[in-house]
Amino acid sequence: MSTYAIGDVQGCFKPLMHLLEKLNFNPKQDTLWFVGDLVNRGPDSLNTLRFIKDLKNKAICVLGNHDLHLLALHFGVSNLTSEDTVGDILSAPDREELINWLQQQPLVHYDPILNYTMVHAGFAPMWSLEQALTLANEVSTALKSTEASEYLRHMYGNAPNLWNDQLQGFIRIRVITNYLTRIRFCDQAGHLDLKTKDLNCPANFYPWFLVPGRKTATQNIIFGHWASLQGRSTHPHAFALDTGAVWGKELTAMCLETKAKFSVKN
Ligand SMILES: [Mn+2]
Repeated sequence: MSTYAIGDVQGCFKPLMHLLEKLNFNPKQDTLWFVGDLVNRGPDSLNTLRFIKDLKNKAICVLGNHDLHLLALHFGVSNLTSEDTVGDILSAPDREELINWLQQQPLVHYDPILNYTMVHAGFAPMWSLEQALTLANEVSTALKSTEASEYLRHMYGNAPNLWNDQLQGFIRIRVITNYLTRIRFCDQAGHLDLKTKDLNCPANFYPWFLVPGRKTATQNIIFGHWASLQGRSTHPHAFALDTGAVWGKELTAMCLETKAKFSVKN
């Protein structure tokens, strides 16, 4: 009976199978957590999504920016770019079922018994865990509603770059989504820098998990999204699991009960 959290798969189906072999994963006993970005950029998004969906309650997922992009493509409110590799899903006979399943997945998962929280990218420093769960739920509610396509149409964009309780409508949902699924660097007031992807921290900014005074600092947080961290967060309660499988590096799992890490090369 083990729980393994797995980093960004991004359609790297074969490495995922190798990793599960290495873990001796038994779906009758073990549970998998996925940090999101199940699909896109890698070679086999369709089989990855089908496999994880078919695990039913043995897989717990949170949505990443690439998963949301797939939903936007499905609803016709964004366009496939030359880098997107989710065309196989959009032309699959089970497209509707796969998309419907994806729409039901949360943006934050909290397990009070295991004492871990999972999110794709991270949290705003001024959010408590309770507030983050409430705000993530606002996005999920929009995503499951008849307004899903309107939300996804308004999802893109980096502004405004600061959370404010007074924000309303689709802008509010966009800002919440940007923190949860895209944050890397953030300043102490909570301003997002959504441009820097490497480790060159802009002046007066911090990796989100090191922002002084962050309200979730004592929580155990599992996250992905930031491949250039190479699985190292330098914070004792923040566990970075994106080790760049889709960039030819490694796919990583962490056993939540023991904190042991397992990786396979792609
Ligand atoms: Mn991501």
